[in-house]
Amino acid sequence: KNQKPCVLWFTGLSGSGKSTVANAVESKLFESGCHSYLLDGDNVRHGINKDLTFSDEDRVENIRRIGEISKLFVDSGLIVLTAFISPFRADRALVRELTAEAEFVEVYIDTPIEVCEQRDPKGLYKKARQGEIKHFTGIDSPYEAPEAPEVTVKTADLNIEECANVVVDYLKAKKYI
Ligand code: GGZ
Repeated sequence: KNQKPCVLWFTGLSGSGKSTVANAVESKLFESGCHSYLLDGDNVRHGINKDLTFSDEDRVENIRRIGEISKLFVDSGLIVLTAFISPFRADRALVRELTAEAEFVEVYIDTPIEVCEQRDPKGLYKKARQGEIKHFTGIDSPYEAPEAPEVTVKTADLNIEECANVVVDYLKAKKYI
């Protein structure tokens, strides 16, 4: 199966659905015979980046390293999916520049913070509100929403399957797959 390697750079708040949608997209890519790799907190924040905290400085370094790793995987011919909050516009611009322009697809998981906080799958918003977690994105640490993402996914209005299709349809329209 022909595929054009690229990075699908998911960005959005904690609990917005980045990992869920990225996993659903990856399943669809696999079913259609594409080769992909998903980078997320489980294999990066707990591995190569386990020395990094959630300070502004360390988040910048987190994203820089993930950008470099993505570039290596893209060079090896894969469709890479990354699922990190990546809260800062400048850092996303930097990873966009690391990869060729045509290889970078910013996917904004656009879920209102009220919905994320309502979902609160790990109870982190509750802890952040109570001051038990400091520098929590959206509470006492900023999230800079993308201004011109290639794809926007509204998880509050669509089910998981529909969300995944928004991304897959874009990849088909732009002939990545
Ligand atoms: C934001 C935090 C924090 C703070 C721990 N702020 O919903 P989750 O749990 O599973 O995903 C969040 C994850 C964020 O890591 P990233 O590497 O994606 O962040 S960044 O791109 O900003 O570097 C959340 C958990 O880690 N978590 N503390 N203070 N999220």
